Amino acid sequence: MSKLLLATNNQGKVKEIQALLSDLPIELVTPDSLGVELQVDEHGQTYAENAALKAVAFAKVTGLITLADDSGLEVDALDGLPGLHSARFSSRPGATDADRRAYLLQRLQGQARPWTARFRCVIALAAADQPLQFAEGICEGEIIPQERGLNGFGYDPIFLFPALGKTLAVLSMAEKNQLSHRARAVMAARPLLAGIVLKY
Ligand code: ITT
Repeated sequence: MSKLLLATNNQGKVKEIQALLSDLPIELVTPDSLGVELQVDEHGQTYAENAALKAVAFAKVTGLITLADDSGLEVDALDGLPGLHSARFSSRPGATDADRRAYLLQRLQGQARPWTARFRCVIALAAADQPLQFAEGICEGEIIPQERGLNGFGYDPIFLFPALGKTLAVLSMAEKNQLSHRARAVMAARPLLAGIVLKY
């Protein structure tokens, strides 16, 4: 069976992508399970560039077909911030997800609601001697001032999915995987993945 490396150090992403690809005849492996420790300098100007940097770096080290995810939250009232900086959006070093949510809400104070926003996810697929391939997914929603729900990770407790009137952190992982940016990107990546795996 072909192996696919999920090239992320974010355990929330790992769990979601594992569930989204669990039906494929591909063995999913993680940096942890291989004992691979790699911190990639994400200096790209776009999600695609950062996803490519991660996919290529992990593919080089492991020789495996590799999937990397670069994602972020874009808040309209903040001109698209935190965007590419979502994982590091804070006023202090060593910040947690909760600190980043608090900082985002602080930055939004005084701005008129609704605080419309979207999550964006770009997946890069890397395999030796093959061109990089990309897939994108978006999830539109709204930032709310009070946390709701304990599931998920990152900004999920303050990201409302308006059609359901629930934050992504209230949804189960299976429910989030029906509608999230990551789910949509993975859905778009599945045929690309099938093409790559068949060539191996
Ligand atoms: P890797 O680079 O190792 O994959 P990371 O967390 O640093 O992990 P990114 O650079 O892509 O990943 O940053 C994405 C950040 O955007 C992530 O840390 C969260 O803060 C936020 N984010 C992305 N997807 C999210 C989701 O589904 N729910 C909540 N927050 C999310």
